[in-house]
Amino acid sequence: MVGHAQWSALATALAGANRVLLTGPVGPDGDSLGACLALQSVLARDGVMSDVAGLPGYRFDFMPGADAILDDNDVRPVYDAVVVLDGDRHRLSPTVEAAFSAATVRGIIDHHSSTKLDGYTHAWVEGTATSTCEMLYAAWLACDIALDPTVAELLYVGAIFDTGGFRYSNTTPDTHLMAAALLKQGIDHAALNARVLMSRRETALRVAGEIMRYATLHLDDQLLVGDVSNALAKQFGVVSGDTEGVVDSLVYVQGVEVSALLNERDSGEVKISLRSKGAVNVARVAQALSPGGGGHAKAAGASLQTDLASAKRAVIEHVSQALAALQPAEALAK
Ligand SMILES: [Mn+2]
Repeated sequence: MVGHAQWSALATALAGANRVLLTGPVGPDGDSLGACLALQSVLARDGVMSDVAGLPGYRFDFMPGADAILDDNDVRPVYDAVVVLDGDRHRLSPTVEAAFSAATVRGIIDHHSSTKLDGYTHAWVEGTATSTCEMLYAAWLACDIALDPTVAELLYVGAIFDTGGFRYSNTTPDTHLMAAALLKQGIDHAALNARVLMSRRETALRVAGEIMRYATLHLDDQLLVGDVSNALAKQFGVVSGDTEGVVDSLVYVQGVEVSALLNERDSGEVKISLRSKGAVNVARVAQALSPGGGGHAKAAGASLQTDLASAKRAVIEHVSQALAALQPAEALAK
C-alpha cells in the first residue's frame, strides 16, 4: 500500500497539532500548490485547520482555497507543525524556514530524487513518484479517504503540471488511473489544462519571443541557453509565471540535449531552470551548480549569487562535463 504508513504517521502527528502550516518551496508550482491545498482541504474534514504559505502566480490563483494563501512574510512566527510539500526545507523563504525550524512536527511530502531526509520528524519522500499530488492520491486511496470535486480539481492540477498534461515520460498507468478517478468527480479537465498549461498573459508571449530569439547554442549545439535580464524583465513588466514553460520549449529543438533558462533577479541572484531530453541528468547538474540545487533527472533548477554572464559560464561548464561523461568509451579512443 503505497504511502499508507507514511500518511498515517503524518496524519496522526497533525491531528494533535493546533497550528499547522503547509508550504511549498519559494515560488510554488502547480504540484506544490495542488498538494498543499488538497491536504488543507482533507485535514479540515477532521477539524485540523491549517495555513498555506506561498502566494500563487496568476496561472494558479483560480484554485479552490488559493484566495486564503498567505504571503511567506505573513505566516505566524510559531506553528506546532510545518509540512513542506513538493520540495525540501532548503528551498524555503527565510520566514517560513524560521517557522519550520521552530515547529515540533517537521514534515515533508516530496518526490524529488535529490531531497535529503535529515531535519524532519516525518519524512515521506518517494524519489520515483510522478508528482506529490499523486503520492497523496495513492495514500488516500489506500486509507479510504474519499475524493470530492474540490480535492479532485486540486490533485488534477498537480498531475497535469508535473506530467505536462500526461505527456512526459514520468506518466505511468497509475497516473492515468488517478486521472480517471479525478474526472469521475466531474471536474472540468479541459478548462484546467487550458488554464494551467496554455493560458498566458500577452506579456508572457512577447517575452517568450525575446528569449527564443536571443537564445544561444553551445557545446556542439547540444545546449541551448536563454536568459531574462533585469533590464528585459523591467522593459516588459515580467511577473512570476510569465516565463514558465519557455525552458521546456527550448529543449525540444532538434539536436539539443539540455536547455537552460537564466532569470536574473534584483537581489543579485540568478535563478537557473534546466531541462534534459533524457541523456543528461540535470538534477545532478543543478546540484553541482549549487548546494541548494536539485530536482528531477529531466527537470531541475538552481540559484546562484552571481551575475548573468557568470551564471551562463557555470551552466556551460557543468553541462559540458555532464555531456563528456556520457561517452567515456569514445573519449578514451581519441
Ligand atoms: Mn512535483
